[in-house]
Amino acid sequence: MQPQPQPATFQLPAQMAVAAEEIDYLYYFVYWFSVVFFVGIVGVSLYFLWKYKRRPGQKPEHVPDPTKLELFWTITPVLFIGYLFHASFSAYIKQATAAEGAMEIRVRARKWAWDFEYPNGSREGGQLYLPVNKPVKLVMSSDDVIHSFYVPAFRAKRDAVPGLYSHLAFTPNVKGEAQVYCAEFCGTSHSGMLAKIIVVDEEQYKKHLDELDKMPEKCGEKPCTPATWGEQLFVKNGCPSCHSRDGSKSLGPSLKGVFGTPQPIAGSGPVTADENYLRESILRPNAKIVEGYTTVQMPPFVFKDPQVDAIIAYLKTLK
Ligand code: HEC
Ligand SMILES: [Cu+2]
Repeated sequence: MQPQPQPATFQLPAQMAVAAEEIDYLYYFVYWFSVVFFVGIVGVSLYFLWKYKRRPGQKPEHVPDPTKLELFWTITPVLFIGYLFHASFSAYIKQATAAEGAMEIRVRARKWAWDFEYPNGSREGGQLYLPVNKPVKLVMSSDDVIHSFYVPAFRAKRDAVPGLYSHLAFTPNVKGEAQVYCAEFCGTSHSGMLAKIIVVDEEQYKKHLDELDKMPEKCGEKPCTPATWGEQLFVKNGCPSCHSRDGSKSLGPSLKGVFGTPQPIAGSGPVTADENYLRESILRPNAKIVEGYTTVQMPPFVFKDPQVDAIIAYLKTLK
């Protein structure tokens, strides 16, 4: 019988992917190896300290080199280390190479959000749905600095590097939510660079993909309107990490009362923020740069039409 994935323990989070069992075994191996040798070596040292302390009338004697003993304590740790290298390296290789036919997910990292693209081209920010028991291969890149995609429940971590694709393979085997962190310090809102992986059965996964580009039925408790859906998209895509909604200055201009008001544009006269301006600001942010915000670049976002419309509807409500 397959061993069951373990729930969270005192030291480690719950296991939610196939590799977790092997990684945890290695972790506990190193842990107990260190505990036993630490206690053993320190214990013997303390005992000898007491046993061979200077006593009146006793002279130190010469002890010849105990060759056999020295060989023993050299070779034994080498065998352990050899075993540990072999076991960890094969576990590492498993995470670096994807299973045949693995589902490919494109991951884009940027300050300070994770963006996921499904095999059918749909994308979403901040959360990734995956079918349970299906091997997955992430193809990752970064739009700005080095980030690191870290999912403790999958025991998986790999850097996302600008100008380079990196890969990470795993097979989620428990349904539920797994937290994603950025594990490479990447600036002011590094600690908020979070996402969720939601592992569901095949049917729910397909249903989610079908609904992804459409407005959901419920936003919180109430039925969605374009504006409330727009607010969800705004939050999930990490816009608040650069834009306040209360008038306070952040890395980008506050979006409070932006709609319908003239915006100072660097290198030209003011432009009124109508629907066209907002749409362009979201999809091609560098077309017109708001004066005073030339040092931080807003990353370009990929949204489908109904999504852009919803975000614009939401921005209109920020009075
Ligand atoms: C990395 C920080 C960052 C993120 C994330 C970000 N923006 Fe921006 N945004 C900026 C900066 C900086 C500007 C001003 C420079 C410019 O116009 O490109 C800006 C400008 C804008 C403007 C024009 C504002 C004005 O006052 O005229 C809109 C609208 C906008 N962003 C919407 C969004 C939306 C919607 C999202 C999320 C989908 C988002 N931004 C995510 C940094 C960011
Ligand atoms: Cu990061």
